[in-house]
Amino acid sequence: MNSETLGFDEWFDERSGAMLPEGQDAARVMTVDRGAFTVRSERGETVAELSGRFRFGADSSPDLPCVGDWVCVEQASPTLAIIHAVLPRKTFLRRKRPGKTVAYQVIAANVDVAFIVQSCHYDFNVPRLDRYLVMAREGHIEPIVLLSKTDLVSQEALDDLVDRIRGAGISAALIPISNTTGRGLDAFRDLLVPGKTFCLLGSSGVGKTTLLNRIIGHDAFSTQPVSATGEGVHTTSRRQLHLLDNGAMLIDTPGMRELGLLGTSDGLDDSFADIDDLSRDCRFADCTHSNEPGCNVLIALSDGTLNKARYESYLKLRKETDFHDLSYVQKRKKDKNFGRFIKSVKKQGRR
Ligand SMILES: Nc1nc2c(ncn2[C@@H]2O[C@H](COP(=O)(O)OP(=O)(O)OP(=O)(O)O)[C@@H](O)[C@H]2O)c(=O)[nH]1
Ligand SMILES: [Mg+2]
Ligand SMILES: [Zn+2]
Repeated sequence: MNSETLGFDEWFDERSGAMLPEGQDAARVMTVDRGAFTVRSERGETVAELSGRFRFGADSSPDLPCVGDWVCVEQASPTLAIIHAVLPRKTFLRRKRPGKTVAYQVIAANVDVAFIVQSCHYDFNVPRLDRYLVMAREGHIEPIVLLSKTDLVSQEALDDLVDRIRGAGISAALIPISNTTGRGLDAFRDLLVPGKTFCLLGSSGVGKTTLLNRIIGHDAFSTQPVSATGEGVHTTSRRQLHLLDNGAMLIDTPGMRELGLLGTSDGLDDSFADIDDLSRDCRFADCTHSNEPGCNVLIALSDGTLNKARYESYLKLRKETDFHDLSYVQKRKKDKNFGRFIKSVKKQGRR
């Protein structure tokens, strides 16, 4: 297994040269389990740990290796590698950590395609689907929607769900699947090409791990029945990159209950109508009200019309919502081809 087949392409090659001293190799992080790592390189797979310097130098969790990362390792013994640094991430999936401060948790790195799994049954929720799509887009990852558990709904109900997704302007590829009947699994499998990294993302209980087991061909990983309310039970906790027989790589993730604050800039404007009003007189249309000349918000701040604490909470909230900036959605709404597109998709959904 050479590193190229693990996804180490020119992009990483160009960026790793200066970062890899004599005696270190690039290796891919295969599993992360509460601070314990395994990495894989041309030499094979070994347990790995962070160098002391790295551990103390990293001041926040996004700096630490996550599954899918390429890291610089030194082989301390045949069974132990020491991780000295993380190579730049080509793509990433991250979410805001629950809490007041803006901190991110990186869920997986260097993923080419994220399969966003949503169940036809209890879990179906278009705004949530949109949040996952934004998350993928933020991390430069191509999203594909898997509408799971189609065995639990009628064909008409499924058509209706597809219409609702398309009606919301979501244009990502979509595959209806069922682990139970096997529907869509061939189409899914066809997408898993060698050398690329894929990720399963979605609420707890939608069938991600079951799907992985179906693809691997046996029950390698445990799943759990959903509770009577239809709420999934968290089963998958450790993060692992699975190297499939054909050379494709697939990451299963635990369901994420909280995707972080969903802040549309519209909502922000609503709660800060006063600042919104002031900003109409800023010199620049795209004024960020932080340091621009002719900023009417800053003028109001300096002459006391605008309260400093209020201004600060505005900045703070804006910083949090920037991550979930919905320009993707907004752009789609403006898309001229949108109407035509919906029509063609509705036709497809009925087929
Ligand atoms: N009816 C039906 N049930 C399914 C299907 N796929 C999975 N399930 C069931 O749904 C439950 C949850 O499946 P999991 O694969 O553990 O779900 P998960 O998305 O991995 O959940 P987390 O690991 O908690 O994020 C299990 O009881 C599965 O047997 C399906 O296609 N149809
Ligand atoms: Mg799971
Ligand atoms: Zn301004």
